[in-house]
Amino acid sequence: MLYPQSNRYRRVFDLSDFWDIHFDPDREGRPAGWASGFVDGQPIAVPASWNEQFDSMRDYLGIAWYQTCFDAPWDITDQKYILRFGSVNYLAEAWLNGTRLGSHEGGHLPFEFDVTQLLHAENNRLVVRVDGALAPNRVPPGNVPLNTLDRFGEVNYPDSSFDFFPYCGIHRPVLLYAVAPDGLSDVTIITDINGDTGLVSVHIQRRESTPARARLTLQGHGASISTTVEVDAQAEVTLKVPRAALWAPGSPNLYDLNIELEKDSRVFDRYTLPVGIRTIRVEGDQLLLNGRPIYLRGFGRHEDFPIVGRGLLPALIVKDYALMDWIGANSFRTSHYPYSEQMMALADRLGFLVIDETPAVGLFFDEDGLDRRLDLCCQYTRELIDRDKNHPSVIAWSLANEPHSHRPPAGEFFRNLYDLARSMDTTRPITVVTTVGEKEEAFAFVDFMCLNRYYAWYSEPGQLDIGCERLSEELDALYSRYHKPLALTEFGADTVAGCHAEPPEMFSEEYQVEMLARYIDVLRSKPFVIGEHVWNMCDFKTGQMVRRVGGYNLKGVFTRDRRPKMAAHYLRQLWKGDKAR
Ligand code: GCB
Repeated sequence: MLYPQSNRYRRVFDLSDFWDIHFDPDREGRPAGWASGFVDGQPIAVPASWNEQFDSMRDYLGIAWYQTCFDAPWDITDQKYILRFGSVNYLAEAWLNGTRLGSHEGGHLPFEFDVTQLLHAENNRLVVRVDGALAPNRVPPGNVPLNTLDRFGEVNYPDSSFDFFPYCGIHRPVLLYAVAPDGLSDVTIITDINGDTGLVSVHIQRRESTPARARLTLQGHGASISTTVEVDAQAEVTLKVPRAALWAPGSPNLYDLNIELEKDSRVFDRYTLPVGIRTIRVEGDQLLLNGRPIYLRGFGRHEDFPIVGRGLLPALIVKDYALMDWIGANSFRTSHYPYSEQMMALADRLGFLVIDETPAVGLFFDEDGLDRRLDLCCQYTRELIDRDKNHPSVIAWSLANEPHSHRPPAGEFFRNLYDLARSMDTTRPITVVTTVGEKEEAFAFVDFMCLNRYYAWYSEPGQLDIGCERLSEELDALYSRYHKPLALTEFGADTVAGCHAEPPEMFSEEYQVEMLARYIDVLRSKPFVIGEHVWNMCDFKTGQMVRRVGGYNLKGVFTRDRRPKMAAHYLRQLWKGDKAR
């Protein structure tokens, strides 16, 4: 799937603005015909979550109707017109000028509708019904009956089976774009290295099959390599780049790949995308980037900020990358759902490595509804790989976070997802992030292991000696059983900024520093450990429960408004001192 782009042959119109919203707790909207338009809406910013814009709607996770009216920004010609939603959480159904376009389940991933036949020159009305309810048969699930999940005997409110606030609404831009009906519909790039030559294979796909010719030009770092190929429905070409400038953290070299389609010597479509030449693979106990071992230093994060909730906030993306650079991180995981396309594009430009995770968090394996949950996870995996396959920054796919996967059908469930991901991408390692340790059935077939651990926090509270001993023993046991590299993808301590204790005590800044330092000592003593991702980069909003002071998870090394705690200075000293980056 190509991100919409504006040039002589393609146009994009961003519908981000104030829309109208009408909350519909009593489900009146459908019978009353709101799909064709409604009155008495109130203004809401798109993109952004509704829960932070209206105090009275903070915990409302039901149905809401959105609408906006717009004139076509260009003359309507014989182009194809497509409406694209970057992310709507959770279930979206859309109508243009009263005609139903379709629906999409699941947040954090894009979907689009062809509106060529429906778009008017003036007075278009787009209506979107958003259903944000939490339910056991949704992914991620919520309102799951107690005892189904091992929830440490605690429930949060809203009752999600995951630890972040279940923000709802239109979270990323809604774009109208225009392309040639027989233009490019998809491009897939795979890069390889042979000696000092970079190999860039490009697979192109068109919307309609007509005789045409594609001209491909790869430019940058002193190179300009061109080729042409006849293309009906699709074509495949490999470009060779002598003395290639490879992509890596610290030297995120990108080339511009320009693809033009022409017939009768007339260009009718063009798409340009950045290409980073790099390889990534697991070999023995190591993760190799461009053939050299790489150690991951960084964070699990969240898309989360006051006022916008989970809505796209470009300035926050720039700020967070600046903080990651300041602290010396080289990587992060998109815990626990795919991040915005803007975030991914900057990871390529700024040189960060990304473990790209699907929205499959809080999975459980009761037979009831299992097939549906698997179907949804397959859909998410497909959509994620389709969206992010061309990013050099993406070094691995994570199929899920902390599934309750010691339950029997989990192994088979993940085998299905692994095979699907592998069939779509033969190049990147695939993993599952677990908390069940040795009982994780997926560890038998994933390419490297990811483990989340909170010894000396949820268990052995305050006892770092014992906690670190358990961590060390567990890592050794996992390695001797599976013989695969492992990244610790979560470890950390809730920390109230400004709370101090000597000797260190839980919730103090000193305890967070001590815990991170002691864990990292253990990790770095194991040659098979390929990374340390602290939980979390920043404090973030979650549901209310006894362990979440003020409705926040406070494990950030930065506060929610991005101020460093003591731990940020500690990590900076450590990570900036590390040679590899
Ligand atoms: C975990 C989860 C994460 C939580 C974290 C915590 O294992 O993956 O979503 O926020 O623990 O702080 O408890």
